[in-house]
Amino acid sequence: MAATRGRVGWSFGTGVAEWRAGPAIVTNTGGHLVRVVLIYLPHPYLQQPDAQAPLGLMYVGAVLENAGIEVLMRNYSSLLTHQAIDELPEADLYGITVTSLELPQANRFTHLIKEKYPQARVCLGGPGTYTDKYVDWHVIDCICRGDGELAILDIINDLRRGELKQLYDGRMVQDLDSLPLPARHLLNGSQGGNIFAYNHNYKPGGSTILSTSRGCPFKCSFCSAPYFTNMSCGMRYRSPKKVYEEIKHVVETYNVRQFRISDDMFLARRSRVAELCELIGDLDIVWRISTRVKPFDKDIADMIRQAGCREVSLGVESFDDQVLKVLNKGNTPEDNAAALEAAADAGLKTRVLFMIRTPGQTRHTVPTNIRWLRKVPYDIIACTSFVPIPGSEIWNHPERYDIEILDRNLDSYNFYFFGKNGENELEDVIKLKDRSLAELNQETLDFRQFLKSTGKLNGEDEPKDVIKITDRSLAELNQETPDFRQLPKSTGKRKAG
Ligand code: B12
Ligand code: SF4
Repeated sequence: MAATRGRVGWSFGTGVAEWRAGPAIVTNTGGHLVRVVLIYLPHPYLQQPDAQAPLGLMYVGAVLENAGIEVLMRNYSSLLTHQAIDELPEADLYGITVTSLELPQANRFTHLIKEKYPQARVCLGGPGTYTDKYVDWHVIDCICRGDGELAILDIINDLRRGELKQLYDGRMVQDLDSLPLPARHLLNGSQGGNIFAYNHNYKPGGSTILSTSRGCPFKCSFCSAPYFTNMSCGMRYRSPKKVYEEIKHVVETYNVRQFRISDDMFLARRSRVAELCELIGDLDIVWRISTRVKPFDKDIADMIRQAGCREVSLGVESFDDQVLKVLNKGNTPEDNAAALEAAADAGLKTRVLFMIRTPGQTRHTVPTNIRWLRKVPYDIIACTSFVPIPGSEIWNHPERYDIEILDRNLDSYNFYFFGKNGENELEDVIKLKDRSLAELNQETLDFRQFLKSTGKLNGEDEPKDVIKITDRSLAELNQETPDFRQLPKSTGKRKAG
């Protein structure tokens, strides 16, 4: 067993947590004790960074605890990088969850971990691991692709034997009901904050995030979710009874009654939704979902409203028929309008998820969108600027979508029109074939003006919501943590061996 270091006592959030058995022990010489810290990275660019806790890490944490492995969770979302690093306790293994857009940040954060604890190992997991091209193999020891619950135990076993591999293709969990409940207690503090439009709180006590299924049966061309959550195993559902038990547990343990259901396609199986609504109807909870426009209809809207649903995020994306086709949405502008009307009739708040600068955009797209948005009912609009997400069809085959990807450096990728400090600059990430960039940029400005005039913008004068990203440039991160500038950039090359 390797040498032990000084005891690391620390406090975080409202609770105080310490390793149960004293100091962390670095085990890469074959020791048996392994200590793990699961990290949710700082998100200074989000409007309310700590509004939603990292559910994937809570699942991984639960499995580790069940296996008797000491694990701590660090939700650093509201901290700056240097504060997080200062606070970080010593461990044998750090597990970081990443989206693609966070990969460069995870590389930089890991450099700092390794400066502080050179012997520690770092593993990345989450949707950002779809491609390992942007992983800095100088510092990252391994990545887990897909579900983490079985893979993390493989990783721990390999770490104990000193035979850590670089790539763990997460074995997918077929029976989601067999999983332990996510380890919410590892958060040592607030479970979650504002999750509803305009920060509305229906119940006191904060909120939490909940998953009832994994995967999505659809294949929108801009989305990577089906590729990493389905992988080889298709859509997976938890039984309504198990979901009911989890909700009841959360209400009784944490007194939290507001839930964001994080499923990609909560409505994928109507009968299951009906059964769940029946069960949870008496729990005095409120919740929100995200769904594709189809099959959302009046019956579903009434049913979920009655069971406590208060808000629906609808993947509208565009009202331009051609754009909808290119994005492979499988629905028409009329379907979009009908879904919004059904929700409004049922008394549900609606959040329109929208995109511009997409493949398929013509000079008619922005005027068409403005015309429709002036007549359909909705409460809030979250409009992002299209960027090709690694793992999506458009990222993999831009030529099929008549676009050229000008920039694949994820540091340049910024979805958001509006940020904490006003309007964000957008990089020219894609070029539409046969259309000038100047024209596309002018259309962006026109649409931005229109959005401002609606008064329904996510994060405008009204109280704000969670996922507005300001400039994601390296420059900003460097300003936040000057040391970053000194760090080597990702090489995109794997370590030998
Ligand atoms: C809720 C949610 C959010 C929340 C909070 C996310 C959070 N705290 O976890 C908020 C609103 C903050 C958010 C923001 C964004 N999100 Co988001 N979000 C989601 C959503 C809908 C659900 C996430 C979830 O709870 N999944 C359920 C859990 C159980 O799964 P999981 O997190 O993948 O974890 C499992 C495995 O990945 C793995 N794993 C995860 N981490 C780790 C770590 C280790 C060490 C190991 C071993 C394994 C492991 O094990 C877990 C259990 O099996 C997903 C959609 C989706 N299908 O995941 C999008 C999604 C993750 N978001 C996405 C994006 C792009 C974003 C944004 C960048 C932009 C945006 N669209 O607004 C922002 C910024 C995110 C950031 N952190 O910088 C994309 C990511 C795509 C990609 N290829 O990277 C997704 C997939 C949506 C999509 N359809 O494209 N998001
Ligand atoms: S955008 Fe939504 S409906 Fe389309 S593939 Fe992604 S998760 Fe499924």
